Amino acid sequence: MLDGKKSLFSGMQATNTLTLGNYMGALRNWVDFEDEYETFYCVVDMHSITVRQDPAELRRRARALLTLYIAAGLNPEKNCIYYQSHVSAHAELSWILNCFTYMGELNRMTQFKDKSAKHTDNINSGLYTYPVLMAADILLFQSDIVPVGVDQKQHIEITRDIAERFNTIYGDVFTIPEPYLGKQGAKIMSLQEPEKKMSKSDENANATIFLMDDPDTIIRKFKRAVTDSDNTIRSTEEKPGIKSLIEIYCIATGKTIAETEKEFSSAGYGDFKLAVGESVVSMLKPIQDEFHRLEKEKDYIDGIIKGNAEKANYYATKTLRKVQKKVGFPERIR
Ligand code: ATP
Ligand code: LTN
Repeated sequence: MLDGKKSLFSGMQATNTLTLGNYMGALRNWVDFEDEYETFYCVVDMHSITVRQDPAELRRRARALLTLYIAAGLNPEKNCIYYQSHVSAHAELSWILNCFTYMGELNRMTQFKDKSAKHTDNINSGLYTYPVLMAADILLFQSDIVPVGVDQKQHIEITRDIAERFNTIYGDVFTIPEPYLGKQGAKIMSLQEPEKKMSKSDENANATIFLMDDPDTIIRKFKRAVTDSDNTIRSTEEKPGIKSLIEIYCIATGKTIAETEKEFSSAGYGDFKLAVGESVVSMLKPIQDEFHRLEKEKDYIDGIIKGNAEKANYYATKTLRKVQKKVGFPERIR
C-alpha cells in the first residue's frame, strides 16, 4: 500500500526486443490496473547487465522498451514508467536485503541455474543475487501485486520470504506482495519446441515471434510452427503445439477455446496456422504503428523519463529511509 492506495510493480529486462510471450504473459495485463492501483512499470536495465551487453545497444533497447510500454497502451500520465538505473534506491535497498537473504535460497533459483548453464564464461555474482535486486524493486514500492509470467513466480516467492523475515525482526516495514498471473497466456510456448517456453534469447529465430516482426515474417513463422500429425484442432495436453496455437488465437481474437475448436472443426492445420498468424498480425499492428509514431516524439518521451523518475524516486526514498532507520544506520543531519 502506498498512501492508502494499493500498489503494483512490474518490469522487464532490456536484453532483446520483446516477444509475443512477454506481451501475452505480462505487458498485455498491465493496462488493466491504472485506476485501482498506484502502478510502477520499470525498465530493469540494472538487471540487464548480469549478462554482458554492448553499451550503445543497451541504451537503445532500454529506450525502445520504455517506448513500447506506452505503445502497448500504458498511459504514462497514470502509470509510472521509468528506468531502474535512474532511481538509486534500488541498488541501496538491494544491498541491505542481501544481508537478509541466504545463499541456500539463492542456490535454489531455477533462472540462475539456467542462465549460468548458458553463460559458463560469465557466472558473475550479479546473476546470483539477481532475485535480491528484484525483491528490492518490488518492496521499495510496498507492492501488493506483481503481474508476471509463470517463470517469475519463484522470484516473487523469495521476495515474500525476504520481506517476511525482515518484518519479523523489525515490525511491519514491507507489504507482502502476491504474484498476479493472467488467466491465459502466462506461459506461451516456443513455436519450434512447444514443450519449452518462448524466449527472447532462443537461438532458433523461427521459435519466437518478436513484437516488431513484420506481417510476412509472422505468418511464415506460424506456418512453420511444430505440431503433431493428427490434423484436428483440439486443445489437449497430448498436443502441446496445437494447444499453444489455440491459446494464442484465443488471446488475439478474444474467442474462447470452445468457439475456436468449433470454428476450425472442419479445417486442417495449414488453414488454422494461417488464421493464427493473421490474428497476431492484426493484434500487433496498432502497437507497431504507435511505437513508430512515438519513436519520433523525442521531447515527449524525454519528459516522461524525467518526470516519472522523480515520482518513483520520491516513493522509493521514503521506503529506503524507513529501512535504513530500522537497521540502525545513523540519521542524516539536515
Ligand atoms: P530471456 O529469454 O532473455 O530470459 P524472457 O523472454 O524470458 O527473456 P523476461 O525479460 O525474462 O523475458 O520476461 C519479461 C516478462 O515476460 C516476465 O513477466 C516473464 O514472466 C514474461 N514472459 C517471458 N516469457 C514468457 C512466455 N513465454 N510466456 C508468458 N510470459 C512470459
Ligand atoms: N526478472 C524479471 C524482470 C524484473 C521484474 C522485477 C519483474 C526485474 N525486477 C520486479 C517483476 C517485478 C524478468 O522478467 N526477467
